[in-house]
Amino acid sequence: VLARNDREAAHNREHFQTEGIVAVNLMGSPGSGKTALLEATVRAMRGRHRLAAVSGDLATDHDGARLRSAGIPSLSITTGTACHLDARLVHDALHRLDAGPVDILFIENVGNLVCPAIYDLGQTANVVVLSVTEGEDKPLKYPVMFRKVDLVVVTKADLIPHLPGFRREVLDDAIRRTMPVPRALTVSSVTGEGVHAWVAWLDELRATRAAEAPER
Ligand SMILES: Nc1nc2c(ncn2[C@@H]2O[C@H](COP(=O)(O)OP(=O)(O)OP(=O)(O)O)[C@@H](O)[C@H]2O)c(=O)[nH]1
Ligand SMILES: [Mg+2]
Ligand SMILES: [Zn+2]
Ligand SMILES: [Zn+2]
Repeated sequence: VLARNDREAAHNREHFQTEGIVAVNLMGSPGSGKTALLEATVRAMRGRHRLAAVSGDLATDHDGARLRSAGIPSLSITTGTACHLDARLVHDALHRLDAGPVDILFIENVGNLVCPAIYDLGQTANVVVLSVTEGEDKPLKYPVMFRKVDLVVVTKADLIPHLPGFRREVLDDAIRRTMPVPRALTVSSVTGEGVHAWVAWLDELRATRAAEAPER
């Protein structure tokens, strides 16, 4: 199953490279704030890049509808019983979405800290969203995910004042122990705090990849 997925992921990667698309695989627990972060991203980007999104969801089109309301081409990938996206599902959704030219494609994975990390989608970068209410030990408990990601986005920062037990240094230590190249940003999609740094990270990713792309 994984060998076939790898072939299909390679095909997606070719699509992304020839079409000049930076694809961000956004993973994280159910309710960690993935869709809210994308809504805040659309607001903060103010049309500077052409954005599009596909959202993995077992049963509903809620996230696709939220992101269309936010103003970008988007659809949900209904997985039924599967708790992760695979490369084929993403490929078929992109053909259905038909978004026209896209600079940054967000692939919002199914809410799950385990198996989305195992399936290559052909993405340019892997990001995990971890909200402050999930517990500072999550990188140590789900190391497979944290070993795979290029960036941790710590969300719901506006709630920290209500969490007397939250210890940032414990979270940072867990991130340092698991990520190959530790990198974390802290945001609140509600207040907008920190969203500029996330947008700057995306800009940098886009600039780096554009420089690597062959002349066309
Ligand atoms: N206070 C606060 N609440 C947030 C923030 N981000 C998201 N939420 C809330 O958290 C809940 C879940 O947010 P979603 O964006 O739907 O989370 P998700 O990760 O996309 O969820 P699934 O797609 O179902 O896995 C919602 O009630 C949001 O309003 C934040 O930065 N601060
Ligand atoms: Mg969502
Ligand atoms: Zn799964
Ligand atoms: Zn194709």
